[in-house]
Amino acid sequence: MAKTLKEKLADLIPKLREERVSLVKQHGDVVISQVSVAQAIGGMRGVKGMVCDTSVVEPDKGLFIRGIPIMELREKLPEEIFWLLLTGELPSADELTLFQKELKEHGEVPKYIWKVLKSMPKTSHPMAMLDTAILAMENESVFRQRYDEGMKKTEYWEPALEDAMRVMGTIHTIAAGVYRIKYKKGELIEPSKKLDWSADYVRMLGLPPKKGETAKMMRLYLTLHSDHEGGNVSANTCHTVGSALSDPFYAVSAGLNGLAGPLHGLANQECLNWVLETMDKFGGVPSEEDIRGYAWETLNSGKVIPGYGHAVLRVTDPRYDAFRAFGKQYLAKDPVFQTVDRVFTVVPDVLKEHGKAKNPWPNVDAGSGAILFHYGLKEFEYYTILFSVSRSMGMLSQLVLNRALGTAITRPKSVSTTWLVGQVKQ
Ligand code: AMX
Repeated sequence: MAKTLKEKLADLIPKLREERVSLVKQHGDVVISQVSVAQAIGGMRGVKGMVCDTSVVEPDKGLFIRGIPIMELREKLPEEIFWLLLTGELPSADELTLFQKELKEHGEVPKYIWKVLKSMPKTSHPMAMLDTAILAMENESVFRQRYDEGMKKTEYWEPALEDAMRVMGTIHTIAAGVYRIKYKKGELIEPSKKLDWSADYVRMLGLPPKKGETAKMMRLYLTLHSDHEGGNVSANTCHTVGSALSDPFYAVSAGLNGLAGPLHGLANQECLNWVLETMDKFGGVPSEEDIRGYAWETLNSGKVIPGYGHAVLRVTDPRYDAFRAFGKQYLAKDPVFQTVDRVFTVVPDVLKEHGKAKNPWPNVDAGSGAILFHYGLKEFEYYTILFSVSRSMGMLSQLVLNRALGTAITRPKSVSTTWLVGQVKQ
C-alpha cells in the first residue's frame, strides 16, 4: 500500500539521525573549509559551513536535486520534486496521488488572509503582499502550538511537516489571490478539487489555458526554481530563522523577504524589463550590434545586466537551457523570446570583455520572463511571486529535515575590522 509522505519520512529519519551523530562523534574535528579575509568581507562566498542534503549546485554543471541533474527532472511535476527533495526518491504513482490528495486537504486559506491582503496599500509590491500573507498565517502553526504544549525534540519534524504541507497547500492560492487583488483581475477563483498544483495555480490566476500549454509552462517553471542548495539568501535565511525554532511560517516568510531582493529573486522582473527596454529603444527585435551597444551603456552607467552572472555557477545555468528549449518548442516566433535568445549570443562576450563578472553566462532568470510574458503574465513585478511559490518547496524541505536531524541554532562567529587588521599584521 502507498505510504504517506509522513510515513515515508518516519522510516527514513532514524537512519539519517544515526549517520549525523556518528559523523560528529567519529570525525567531528576534521577541517572541511578555511576562511580568508576576502571571504569574511565578501559574503562568505565558498565557505563550507552548513549542511544541505536536498540539492547541490556544481559550479561547472549546475543544479542536482538529490543527485539527479535538473535537466532530467524537467518533465516531472513539482509535487514529485517536493517528495524527492524530502525523501531522496521520486514517489510512486500511488504515493503521488495520495500526496496530491493530502496537499488539497491542507489547501484552505483562512478568510482573514484575504482581509489582510485587501487592506494593504494599492502600491504594495506583490512580494510584500505574499510575505505578509504567509506571516499572517503563522496563526495556524501547529509547530508553535505543539512547542507551547512541550513536545519532545524528536517530534519537532512532525508538526514542521504539517505546517510545511499547509504552506505548500495554500501558497499557490494566496499567490493567485495576490495577483487578482493587486492587478484588479476580478473576484478570487476558488481552488479546484481535481487539478494538479501548477494547473490549478494557472486557473486561479485566470490565465488563458492555451490548450494546456500554460499549465505545462507552469509545471516547468515551478519544478526548475524549487531548490538551489542551502547557502543562497532565501534558503540560508529560512534556515537561520528556523534554527531558532521559529515555526515554518516565520521562517519561509523571512526567506521570501530575501528572495525579494534585486540580486536574488527580483532579478527576473528586472531582466524582462531590460529586454523590453532594449526592444523599445530599437523598435522591435534588436540586432546583435544594438544589444552590444545597450549592454555597454548599462555597464558604463554602473548597473548590472540582470539575468547574467552567478555566485556559484560558472557555466550557463541548465535551468536557463531548459527554458530555452521550451521557448524554442512553443514560442520560437515570439519577438520577446527572440530578443532574449539574441541577448544570449551577445552578452556573455560583453561581460568577458568588461572583465568583472566571474561568470558571464545566463542564470535562470535570463529567459523565464519572456515565457511568462508570452502566456499572458504581463505584470513583471509579479514574477518573483512565481519564483517564491516554487522556492517554498526547497525552503520547506530543508527546514523539515533540519528539525528531524536536530540541527543546531545558527551562530557563526563575527570578527571586528580591528581584529582583522590585527590578524594580517601578525
Ligand atoms: N552585470 C554586471 N556586472 C556584474 C554582473 C552582471 N550581470 N554579475 C557580476 N557582476 C560584477 C559584480 O557586480 C561585481 O562587481 P564589483 O566588484 O564592482 O562589486 C563583480 O562583477 C564580481 O561579481 P561576481 O563575483 O561575479 O558575482 P557575485 O557572486 O558578487 O554576485 C550576482 C552574483 C548574481 C549577484 C551577480 O552576478 C549579479 O548581480 N547578476 C545580475 C543580477 C542577477 O541576475 N541576479 C540573479 C541571480 C540568480 C537568482 O538568485 N535568481
